Amino acid sequence: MRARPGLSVRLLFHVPLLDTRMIMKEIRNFIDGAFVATGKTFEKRSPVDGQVIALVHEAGQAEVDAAVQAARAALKGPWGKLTVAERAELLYAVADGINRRFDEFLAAECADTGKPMSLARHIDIPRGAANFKVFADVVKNVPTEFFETPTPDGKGALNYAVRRPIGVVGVICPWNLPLLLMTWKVGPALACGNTVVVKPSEETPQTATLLGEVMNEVGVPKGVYNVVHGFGPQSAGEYVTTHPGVNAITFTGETRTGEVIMKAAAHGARPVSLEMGGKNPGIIFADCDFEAALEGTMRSVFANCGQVCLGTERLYVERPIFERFVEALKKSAENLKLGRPEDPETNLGPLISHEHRRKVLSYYEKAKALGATVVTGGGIPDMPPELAGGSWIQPTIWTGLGDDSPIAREEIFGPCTLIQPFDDEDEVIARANDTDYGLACSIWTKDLSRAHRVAGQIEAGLVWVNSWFLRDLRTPFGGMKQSGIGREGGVHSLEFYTELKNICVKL
Ligand code: NAD
Ligand code: 6OD
Repeated sequence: MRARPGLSVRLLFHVPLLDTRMIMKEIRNFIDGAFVATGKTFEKRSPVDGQVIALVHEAGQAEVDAAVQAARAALKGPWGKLTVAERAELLYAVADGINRRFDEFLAAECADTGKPMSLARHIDIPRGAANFKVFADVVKNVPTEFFETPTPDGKGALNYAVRRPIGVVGVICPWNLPLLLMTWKVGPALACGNTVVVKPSEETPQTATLLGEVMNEVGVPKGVYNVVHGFGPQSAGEYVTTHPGVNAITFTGETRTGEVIMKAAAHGARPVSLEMGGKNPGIIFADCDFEAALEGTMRSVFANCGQVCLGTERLYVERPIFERFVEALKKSAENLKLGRPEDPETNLGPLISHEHRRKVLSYYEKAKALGATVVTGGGIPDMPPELAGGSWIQPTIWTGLGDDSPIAREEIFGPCTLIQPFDDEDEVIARANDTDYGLACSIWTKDLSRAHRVAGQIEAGLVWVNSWFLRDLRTPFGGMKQSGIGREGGVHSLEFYTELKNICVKL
């Protein structure tokens, strides 16, 4: 897409207004510490009203080459010479820099995604800063292996392991939690001494670019953090993942895209970390704290308009409380307030784009065609005229479909869930595990033994008991089956972002 002639474009990156109705911006690539324009731009539209809010400079092969070259040079330059403690100090400064410009990050993130500011203020932006602080602490405290090895001459040898950065890391990001998920990779990558070339989603170019300003402000050496904008195939995404100067690739996004990236990484036998799709079950036992289960389930189904990989799209409710739970969830869903991000009353934003809404609506249609009972929602809401161009959708609950239906098996990534009754523990474990995915699960029960028993048998990388999206960044995070490869978080991130080297010293 090209810029439409006659549109007024504000050349400054940011506008200090706590409002998503901003003057259109021009978003450039961030390469070797400079903001780089290209001859080709694409439009970024607001999910809230469909208006063009930014023109984004698409990186071609030449810009990706330049970004990778800058990142390689920085590895050998001042960045590579810093001590762990010095690097950690800089990452603390990055976190502080995000916090100093909190309102700008908030406005940019909400403009790109349409998500409620109340959500981004408490989750997306604080986590963006925390991702730098936590991994700065992790690298400062990493233990090392050390062995005294006997030798035939009796003098022995000392064996120890040192961690070295893996090099230039390609970071391919999705649009649902843009700053949070990008910094979740960039934080540990930089903490470990690597440099990065980030490819944000084409839907959410702003906060990654704004972070470039912060990097410059706090004195991160040029070339350490680079951002290239564009799409996937035959665009910046493909150019980054196929670039021979990229040593490792970390990806968050759809499983099908992850498969393509894994193939690209095979060339040169480069390591990948893949955080991919999910079809996460929620299991609600009759003995649960009903109100807590209801509140947690509301968040897990509808937060971020259902666009959270950890969200609950399949709910299993024990039969004695099935009708009551469905009714209560329906009532709460119908109380959600759709609206502009800056409205403090808003708790449901639009989907990211019309393209994504078409996908989600195709499942809404499929559910009806398959004979689902539409408990609530099922279509496009009536919105005031000024929001009619946005990608709004109704929060939706279905019952009456089985485990074999596409509604129970395929990731929809919208504000919707299928609720089914169950009768006993073994049955629900088997049904929860009957999926190609294995990212997360929430279990709601007051029976502690049962909680442990069921959690242990669920095939998912992360199981919450009586909670949802309660995160401690020191824990391993990742998916089983088609939800992912590898674990990141705490010391597990070090496994991916560093290489261990054994040094053996004969005494
Ligand atoms: P996506 O796979 O469409 O895109 C992700 C990124 O990959 C984008 O930057 C895109 O431009 C890029 N890309 C696409 N094709 C590419 C290619 N051939 N080569 C290189 N790059 C390419 O995903 P999305 O729609 O942005 O995000 C939603 C998906 O992400 C959902 O499936 C969701 O479950 C998943 N997700 C998973 C996690 C997790 O932690 N497991 C977290 C967030 C989102
Ligand atoms: O909290 C995290 O670290 C994380 N990776 C969350 C992923 C959310 C998916 O949408």
